[in-house]
Amino acid sequence: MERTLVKDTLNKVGKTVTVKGWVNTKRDHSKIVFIDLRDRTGLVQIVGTGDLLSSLKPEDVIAIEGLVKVRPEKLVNPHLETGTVEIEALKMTVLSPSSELPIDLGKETLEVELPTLLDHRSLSFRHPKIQAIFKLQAVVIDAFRKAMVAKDFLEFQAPAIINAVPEGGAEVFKVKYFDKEAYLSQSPQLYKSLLTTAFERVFSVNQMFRAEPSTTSRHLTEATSLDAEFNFLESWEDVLDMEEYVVRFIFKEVEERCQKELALFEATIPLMSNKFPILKLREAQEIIFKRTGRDCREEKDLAPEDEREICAWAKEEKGSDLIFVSHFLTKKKPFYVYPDPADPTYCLSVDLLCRGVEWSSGGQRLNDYDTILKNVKEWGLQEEDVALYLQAFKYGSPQLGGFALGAERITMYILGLKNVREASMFPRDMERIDIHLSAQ
Ligand code: AMO
Repeated sequence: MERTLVKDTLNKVGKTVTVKGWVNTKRDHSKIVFIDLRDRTGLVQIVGTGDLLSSLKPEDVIAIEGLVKVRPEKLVNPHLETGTVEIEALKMTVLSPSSELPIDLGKETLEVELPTLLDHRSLSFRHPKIQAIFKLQAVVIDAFRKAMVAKDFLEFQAPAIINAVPEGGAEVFKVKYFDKEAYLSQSPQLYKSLLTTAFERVFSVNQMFRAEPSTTSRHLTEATSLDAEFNFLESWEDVLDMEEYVVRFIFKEVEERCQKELALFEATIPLMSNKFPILKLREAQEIIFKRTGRDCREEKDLAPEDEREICAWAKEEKGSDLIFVSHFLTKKKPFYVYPDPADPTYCLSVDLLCRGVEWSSGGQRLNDYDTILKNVKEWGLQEEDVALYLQAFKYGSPQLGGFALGAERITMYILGLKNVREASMFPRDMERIDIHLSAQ
């Protein structure tokens, strides 16, 4: 018999169907056994005799032929999408048995510490709440693509192996490239910028690699970067407007398509005011000083506690979970940033913060060949290492800018996860490449 998906059993009351999936949970009352069967569309209750179902174990893969029945009103399960029906099992076939489970997948929330969860990653993906994280992340990435395509941006694939380090040298993985040395890409920055000089508007969804020598709850060594870059800017604020459009677009899609996933985490879409507020770095630091007495006014960047504080301010004063912080110190940023003509000590770069953490960086980039060349030398880069980049700007290159959002951070802070590793299917950090490195 043709397979019926779990979610479609709602429309099959009175019919005999075959459902296939995993035994999520089993409640055995000896004569009568209840199974929650799981497939990619959800859970449905199976009820059958002990003879037919009592041998089953969690995660056995089974096919059930049975009659779809409406549940009596007092037995309706409001927590289950299919909670108004159940399937009376007539026939059961084990398609693939499971070994005994090392972790309990049957609870509403996986009650294991993060390292245990990651040690059993293949298995933990089967838990509905873990699945919800990656369903939402897929919507975030899909929405990013849709938002960009709607504005006539061309998608490109950035290389992972690069010969120069655009974002500064410290956080980079070296790779042996035949008899030479190369790097894993920290960012598609130089590629997206140079591509604007041919395609005007480009975007990419790429892995980026950062040799972050720390194990914070928000840094991965391999992360997913949602990059956009475009030119013919009238003003650097065009970058802010484009980014705000993209973020609003993503939130709208998540709100429309992820109600179930948001509900599982009791999560809500970040609060947005009419226009995302913006502060310059020094203005933000002044506010933080006034609010907390903590003097960070000379610092080159916002520390984690400063990010949390300025987000709290934005929420209280502007009714927004999001805030742009701009005008970082030119000398502390990469060679391509555009100094503010009004005060070149600071540059037209901007971070977007939300719920206490940075979600993106971006800004206007230099487009004048001579200035770029001068900066390449001043920043201590080798001219030949950025030869392709320089080439693009030698032959006509309008004002450009762009931004990059971290997909794992967005997922983490929409759902209120405690650790960015939960928002990466296969998180890499100092201690882990799928397995604990120290265990080797
Ligand atoms: P930046 O280095 O700020 O900017 O990176 C952009 C965004 O990517 C995310 N991110 C990370 N997420 C998890 N783990 C990490 N180690 C990590 N590092 C970064 C953050 C961050 O805001 N070239 C610029 C972008 C641009 O100007 O267009 C860049 O790479 O959410």
